[in-house]
Amino acid sequence: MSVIPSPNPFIHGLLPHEGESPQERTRREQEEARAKAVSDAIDEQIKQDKVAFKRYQKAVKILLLGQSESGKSTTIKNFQLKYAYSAWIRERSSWKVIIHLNLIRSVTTILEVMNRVMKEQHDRLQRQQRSLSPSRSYRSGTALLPSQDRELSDDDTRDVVFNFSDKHKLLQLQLQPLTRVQRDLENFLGSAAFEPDQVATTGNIAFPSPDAKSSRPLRRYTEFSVSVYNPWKNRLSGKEGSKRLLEKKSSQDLHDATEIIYRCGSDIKQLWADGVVQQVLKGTKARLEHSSGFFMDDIDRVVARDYEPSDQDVIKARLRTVGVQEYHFSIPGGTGHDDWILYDVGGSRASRNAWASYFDNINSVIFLAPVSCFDQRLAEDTSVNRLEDSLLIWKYICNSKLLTNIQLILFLNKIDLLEEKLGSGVRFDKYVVNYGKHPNDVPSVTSFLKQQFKAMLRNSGNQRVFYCYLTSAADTKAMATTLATVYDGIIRDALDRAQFLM
Ligand SMILES: Nc1nc2c(ncn2[C@@H]2O[C@H](COP(=O)(O)OP(=O)(O)OP(=O)(O)O)[C@@H](O)[C@H]2O)c(=O)[nH]1
Ligand SMILES: [Mg+2]
Repeated sequence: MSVIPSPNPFIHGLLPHEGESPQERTRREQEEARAKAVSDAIDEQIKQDKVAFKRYQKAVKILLLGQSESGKSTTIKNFQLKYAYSAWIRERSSWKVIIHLNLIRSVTTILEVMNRVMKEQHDRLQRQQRSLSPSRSYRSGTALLPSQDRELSDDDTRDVVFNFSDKHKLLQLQLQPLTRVQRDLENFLGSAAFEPDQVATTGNIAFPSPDAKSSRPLRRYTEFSVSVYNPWKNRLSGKEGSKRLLEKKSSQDLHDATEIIYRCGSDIKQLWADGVVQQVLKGTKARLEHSSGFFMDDIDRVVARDYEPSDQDVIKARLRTVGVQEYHFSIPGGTGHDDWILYDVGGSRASRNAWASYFDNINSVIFLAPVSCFDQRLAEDTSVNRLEDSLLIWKYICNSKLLTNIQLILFLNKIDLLEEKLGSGVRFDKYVVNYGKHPNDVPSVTSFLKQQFKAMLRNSGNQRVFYCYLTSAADTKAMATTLATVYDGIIRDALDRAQFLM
C-alpha cells in the first residue's frame, strides 16, 4: 500500500493533464523551470554548507578567556595586526568613534569628580562657618591646601580645601556640550549594552576574605560595550551597504560630534593641565592615566578634524565585548591549517555563562590574567580582588571536563602596567599576604604568579604542558613575537592531534 496519497500533492500541479491548452502548458513549463531553479539553489546551498562545514571542522579554533579588561580583545587586535593587516587597515578608521568616546568619558569622569568635590567642599565650609566662632572662621587660605608633592590619603579630599575659581566653573560650562556628544556616540554604537562599571582599590587582602566595606569606589563610569549583533564596524567601514545602514541622522550626529570635540579641544587641554584638577584627581586616587582607553595625553591629535587613528590608538582604544565575537583569519602556512577562528568573549561575570557553549570543538584556550590588577577589585563585585578572580577562573578552566584535552595557554598580561605600579612603590605583599618577603619587582612577582597558576593546573590532575607567557598586549612588537611562538605551538598541537586521529 502506498503511503503517498494519489495524486501526489507535491508534483500534482506540475503534471500535464488531459486536454492541456497551449497557455496551460506554457504556464506549467514556467512553473517547472521555477521549481527547478529553487531546487538547484537549495542543492548549491547544501553543497556550499558542506564545504563550509568541512572547513569549519578543520579550522583551528581558539577561545580567548579572562575577566573583563584582561586584554582579550586587545590580543585579537594584535592577531589582526600580524595576520590580517589589510582587513585591519580597512577597519582602522572606524575606531575613531570609540576613541572619541573614550576621550569624552575621561573628561566627564573628571567633571563628575570635580562636581562632587566642589559640592562636598561647599557643604563642609558652610557647616564650618555655622559652627565656628567668627574669630576662627575659615578664611580662604592655604593652611589646608595640599602640597603639590604630597601623596594624598584616601580621605584627603574630605579635609582639603581646593582652590577652585571661576575658571573651573567656566570650563565645566564650556564642556557641557560633550555630554550630548557622549550620548549620541553611545546611541550610535548601541547603548543597550551599557553596564555600570567601577574600579576600586582593595584594602589589605591576600586571597582570603576581602573587606568589602573598606573599599571606596574611586571611579565610576558607564563603560561602553559592543555585542556580536552590533555591526558597528561594518556600519562605519563601508561593509554591508553602509549607505543604507549609516542613516542620515547618525552620519550627521557623527559629523557634529567631531566638530564639537574639535571646538572643545583647547578647554579639554586646559582642564587636564590644570593644577587644581590634578590635585583633586590625586586626592581621589582616580588614576585616570592607568584606566582603559586613556587619550588625555593625545588631545591635540585626537580632537583634530582630520584625525585618523594610528595602529597604537586602536590597540589602546577600549570597547567592552558583550556576547561572543567570531574572527576569521586565513593564514597560509603550508600546514593544511590555513583557516583560523578566534572567539572573543565578554569577560564580565554576567557574560561568563556564554563561555561553556564554546568549550567543545576548540583547539586551544588562551587565558589572559592581568597581573597588574593585584590591588584592584572587580567592577561588577567590589568584594572580589581581581587577581583572585583570575585564579578562580583559571582553576575552573583547568578542572573543566570539557577542556580536558584542550591546550591551555596562559598570558600573564599587563606586565608593562605591573612594572609601572611596582616601580611607583605599590607593594605586592600588601595585597597578597602569602607572597612573603620576596622582592617587590617584576621577575619575583611574575615567578610567584607562574607558580600559583601552574600549581592549579597540576592540582587538576591533568598532566598537560603548562604554556605561560609574560605579555604586554599594548606592545605590538613584543606581542607579534609572542603570537608567532603561540601560532607555532598551536599548529604543532593541531598536527599531532590530526596524526593521532588518523
Ligand atoms: N598598558 C596595557 N594596556 C592593556 C594591556 N592589555 C590590554 N590593555 C588595555 O586594557 C583595556 C582593556 O582591554 P580589552 O582587550 O578591551 O579587555 P577585554 O578582556 O577584551 O575586556 P572585555 O571585553 O570587557 O571582556 C584596553 O584599553 C587595552 O588597550 C597591556 O598589556 N598593557
Ligand atoms: Mg573584549
